[in-house]
Amino acid sequence: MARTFFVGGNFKLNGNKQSIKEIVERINQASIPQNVEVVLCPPAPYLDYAAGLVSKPQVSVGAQNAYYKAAGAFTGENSVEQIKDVGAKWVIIGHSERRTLFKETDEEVAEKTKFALDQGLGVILCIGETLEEKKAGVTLKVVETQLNAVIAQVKDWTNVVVAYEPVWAIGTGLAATPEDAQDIHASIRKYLSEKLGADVAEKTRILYGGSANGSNAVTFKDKKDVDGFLVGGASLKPEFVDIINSRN
Ligand code: G2H
Repeated sequence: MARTFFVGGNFKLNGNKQSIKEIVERINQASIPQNVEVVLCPPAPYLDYAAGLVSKPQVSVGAQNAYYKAAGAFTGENSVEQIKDVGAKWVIIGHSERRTLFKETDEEVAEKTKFALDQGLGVILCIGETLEEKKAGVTLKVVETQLNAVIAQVKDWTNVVVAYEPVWAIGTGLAATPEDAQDIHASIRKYLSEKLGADVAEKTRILYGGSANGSNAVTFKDKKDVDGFLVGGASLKPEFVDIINSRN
């Protein structure tokens, strides 16, 4: 079974009503292949607005973070119910900026993933190694540890998309080579197969993230374990459409 190509746009802490309207309208007007799923992840204050602007069936909106409690005295957090209430279908969990800047642990990432899935959101689960870890040759150990925390809590991976994002490639302009990404994606799939079964591994989409752009996306085209991209900086620009169309 072919996995549907998936392209996420992680706007991070960027944009305003005007720029987000321009981005969504560009996607609305673009020709997007039927077999591609696109998820736009604006900052939380614009989720409702962006969801209201989207007009293509294969395009939806996602949050960049969500808490593992339904409601209550958790000032500043994003609630899964509220994210769903404004029309978002997905949430990014465990992005390296959350892990590093906001000190999210593997266990918190797993708890957030489980909670979001249980409440009906799709989860884009980010994993990836730092430059030091890559140099030390422990990339697989790192991503397996990150995955393990989630595997311990989540048994149904139907609505999980894994984003492999090497931290050294994020926002640096220094993307992994398609060959390196393919190798690591294949190892991640093998690991998922060992832990969750061949069927789950075969169905789970594994995205590449880290300086993906309109020029390099096409170079991943023949990499069979690269099922799409999670895009930061380039998702704010017209070249995002080229990334969406890079597989066709
Ligand atoms: C990695 C990616 C999006 P960028 O963080 O998640 O960002 O494409 O800017 O490296």
